[in-house]
This record gives sequence, structure tokens and C-alpha cells, in this order.
Amino acid sequence: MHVLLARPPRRDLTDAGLPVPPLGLAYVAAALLQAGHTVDLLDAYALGWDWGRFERALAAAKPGVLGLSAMTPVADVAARAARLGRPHAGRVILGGPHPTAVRQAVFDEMPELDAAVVGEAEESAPALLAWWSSGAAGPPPPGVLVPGAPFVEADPPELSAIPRPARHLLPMGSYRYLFATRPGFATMLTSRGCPFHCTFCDKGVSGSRWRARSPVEVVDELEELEKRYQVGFVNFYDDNFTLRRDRVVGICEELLSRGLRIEWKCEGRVDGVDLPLLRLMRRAGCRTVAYGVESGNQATLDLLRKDVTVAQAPAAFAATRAAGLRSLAYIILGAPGEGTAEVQRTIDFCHSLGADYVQFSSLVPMPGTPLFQDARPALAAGPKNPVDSDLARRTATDLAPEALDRLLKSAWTGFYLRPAPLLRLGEDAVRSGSLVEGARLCAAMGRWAWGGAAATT
Ligand code: B12
Ligand code: SF4
Repeated sequence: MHVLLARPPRRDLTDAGLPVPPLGLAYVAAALLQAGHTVDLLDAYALGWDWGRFERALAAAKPGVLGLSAMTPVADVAARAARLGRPHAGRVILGGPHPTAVRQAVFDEMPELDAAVVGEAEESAPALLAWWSSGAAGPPPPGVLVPGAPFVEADPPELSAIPRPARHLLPMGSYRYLFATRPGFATMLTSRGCPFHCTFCDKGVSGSRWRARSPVEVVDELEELEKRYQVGFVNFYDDNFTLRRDRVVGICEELLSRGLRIEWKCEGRVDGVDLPLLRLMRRAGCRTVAYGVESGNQATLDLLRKDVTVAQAPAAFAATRAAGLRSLAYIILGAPGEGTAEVQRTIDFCHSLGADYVQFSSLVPMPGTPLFQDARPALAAGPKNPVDSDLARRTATDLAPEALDRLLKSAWTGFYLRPAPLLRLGEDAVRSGSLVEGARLCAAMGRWAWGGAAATT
């Protein structure tokens, strides 16, 4: 069967998001290729296409199956692509965190869909196509939603058994990441799942059972990225890269023994790192570690069920700095229970941590998260994190929308409009070859910070 997996264009010209590879689609493409299908992967977002060109490409391709992906903030974009694709495709399917979270309701949002896949799709997507080929007799395979049909949960695939993402179908030269330290950018997964229970986190796709690939498998893929695709920098998208210290050590030692030049960034928890480990990571090419710090207020950390203390963050950031690594802090401002003073305390806390980069967000309950269940009746009409494109979604906060908007803007401008962060960003943009993307993102931030009305709906 001919399958076209497509990532649609930007929602509109104001979308300044960075073109990062659609890793989920690339994994699904590899599984479908392995099952014997003919697969194309169109990344209209990274190629900078407009919607007219995208529609013409769908009309010319006339795929047997059009496959789309969606996380909730871009579900409207997937819906638009499904509408456009419907007349040209035999069947239209959707996967990703959004259908995984909302299940059958996705067919009310996108009536053009023939099926949706819940969770990791390396086994269920080929099974769905085989089910259709054999006449769709009996219930759909596990992990597959079909309108009105019974649904059976699928077990996640064994990671060592699934093929590597089909990056040869992607425009690998088009991807950029602002904090990369070398040109040539890719993303990668070395583990899936996370055993923690942060209330704002949607673990619907990969679940709570942490599954990891071996250091040799991980470094084999890195070697392929360096040699076949000329990738200089990799962002590990693992939920919890540092969960098992011995595995991180194994990956670093394997990298060092093969002499790869690739540099990388990973996500860590402030309770999961120490100075010797960070030093080894630095020697093995790590350049930045991102931490979910979330807040400088213990009550907020407890509310979010982060399972860390405020005091653990300074130690992790000091060790990261001492190891010669850059640090990125993810921060949530204005969670329920926080007033202006508490938000300001978190902003000051970020400065005291000496973080190199900070990403400030508001607390947005996403379907699929415990917070969404809890907060639903109390959602306030707060403003949104400027880097999100989904301005219609409500923020969970006790602050007035104007106050949260003002605090978010002052947090971003107060942190980045200083000589050191500006210089660092400029240096990274040059080293990663992301000057154009960086300028576009800065312009979007500037429009948001000084462009007048709060981004409330
Ligand atoms: C990288 C990433 C991003 C990147 C880029 C996303 C991209 N376009 O690739 C950036 C930084 C832009 C981003 C931003 C945000 N993100 Co984000 N992000 C991620 C992250 C860390 C990894 C995504 C990834 O590549 N995973 C690896 C691949 C293999 O998994 P996958 O995409 O889910 O694909 C599998 C299945 O879903 C399925 N599948 C996927 N697509 C398809 C298609 C078909 C046809 C089929 C059959 C199957 C299928 O099969 C795949 C293989 O098993 C995830 C967390 C995670 N661990 O997944 C969060 C996540 C997707 N992000 C999330 C959120 C909330 C956000 C933000 C709102 C955060 C914020 N406050 O800023 C913004 C919103 C962006 C926007 N546009 O408005 C949530 C989404 C929740 C939801 N219900 O939608 C997640 C799940 C984080 C979390 N745990 O809560 N994000
Ligand atoms: S936020 Fe991070 S640590 Fe918390 S549950 Fe999600 S992936 Fe795990």
C-alpha cells in the first residue's frame, strides 16, 4: 500500500517555531517500510510550504493512506490537513499524543478520519493496514481506534525490535535547533516512558514503565547520524535520559571509545545528576542539560507532584556549571496558589540558579494529564506561554490574566535582555547555523512582549 505520512505547513506566517524533525512520523515510516509498504514522508513545515502547495502535493500523490500526527496544541492544524487530504487519499489516519489523550472524541473533532492510533504505533500501524487489507473483518487490532468500534489497549513495542527512524525520507538539512553547538541537527530517543507522576505531564503515549535501549544500540544510531547524515548535534527527546546512572555512563564510555565528534543535549531531573557524571557527559560531547525546575516555591512543586525539593535545583545547576555544561531551566509561573510574590520569587530563583537558558510557561492543563482531570472546573482565562501556538487553551492560575501576562513578559524580557544571555544566544545561532530561525523567533517574542494586548482569549 502507498502511505504518505505528512507534517502539514505552519498554521500561519506568525508561527516562528523551529523546524525540528517529526520523529514520531519517522518511526512509523520505518515500521511501515519494514512491513513492505511504499512510504513517503512529507515535512511541509520544515520545507516552508504554504497550504496551497501542500494540498497540490496531496492531490498529486493520491496515497492509499494519508497519515498525520498531532499533539493537542496543533490538533487544529492536523484537522485542516485531514480536511484537505480527504478527497485525495483512500484513507486518513492520525496518531500522536492528541488522539491518545482524547480517544473516540477525536472523530467528532476530525470526522474525515478513518482510524486513529493510540500510543506507540510501530506495531499497531502496520497491524491496522494489514487489517484493512484483509477486509477489516472482526475488531480492529490493539491500539487502533475506529469510529464506533471496540477498542483494545496495545502493549508498547520492544525497543530493541523496532527499526530506527526512517530519516532518509526526511529533508535532514532543513532542521535547526537554537541551542545546538554544531551545524547538522537531529533528534533521537534512547529510552521511552517515565515512572514519575508530575500532574502537568501527558505520559499517554509511552506510559510509566521506563524502557531503555542499550548503550551500544544508542551509539550505533549516533554513529549513523554523524556518518550518514552529517549530524553535528543531537537533542535527546527522552522523558528521562538520566534515570539510570549506569546506562548514561555506558553511553558516554561507548561514545568516547568510538571517538565520535557529535555533541548533544539531554533532559535530566535535578535529583538525577552529580558532578562526576556531568563531567563524563561533558567529555562525551554533552553541551547542555535541561532540567524541569518548574518552581522556586515548594508548595507549587508539591502541588505539581514533582517529587523534588527547591533546594535540589541549586546543587544540580552548580554541578552542571562546574562540569562546563550549559543549563536550561523549564519554569512554570502562576500555578494555583501562587500570587505575584510567589511568581516573582520563582523568577528571582532562576537568576540565582545561574541558568544559561530559561523557558517560562504558564500552567496549561492538557488532555491526558492528571491536572486536566483535576483542574477542569476551575480553569481560569489566563494568558499563554508565548512559544505555544494554541492560544485558545486555558491556564490554571489564581492570578488575574493581566497580572500573569505581565509577569510572564517581565520574566522573559528580564532574563534574556541582558548581555550574557544575548551573547550566548547569538553565539549559538552562529554555531548551529540558525541565524534566520533565531531572528524569526526573537521577532515573534518581541511582538508578544511589546505588541500590546495580552494573549488571552
Ligand atoms: C519534542 C517535543 C516538542 C517539540 C517539537 C514537537 C515536534 N513537532 O516534533 C517542541 C519543543 C516544539 C514542543 C513544544 C510543545 N510541546 Co512538546 N514534546 C516534545 C516531546 C519531548 C517529544 C516528542 C517526540 O518526538 N517524541 C518521540 C516520538 C517517537 O513520539 P510521538 O511523536 O508521540 O510518536 C509516536 C506515537 O505518538 C505515534 N504517532 C505519532 N504520530 C503518528 C502518526 C501516525 C499516522 C501514526 C499511525 C502514529 C503516530 O507513533 C510514534 C512512534 O511510536 C514530547 C514528549 C514525548 N516523550 O513524546 C512532548 C509533548 C508532545 N509536548 C507536549 C506539549 C504540551 C508541548 C507544549 C504545549 C509545551 C509548552 N508548554 O510549551 C509545546 C506546544 C507546541 C506548539 N506547537 O504549540 C505534550 C503533548 C501533550 C498533548 N496532549 O498533546 C508532550 C507529550 C509532553 C508531555 N509529556 O506532556 N514539544
Ligand atoms: S515531567 Fe518529566 S519527570 Fe515528570 S512525569 Fe513527565 S517526563 Fe516524568
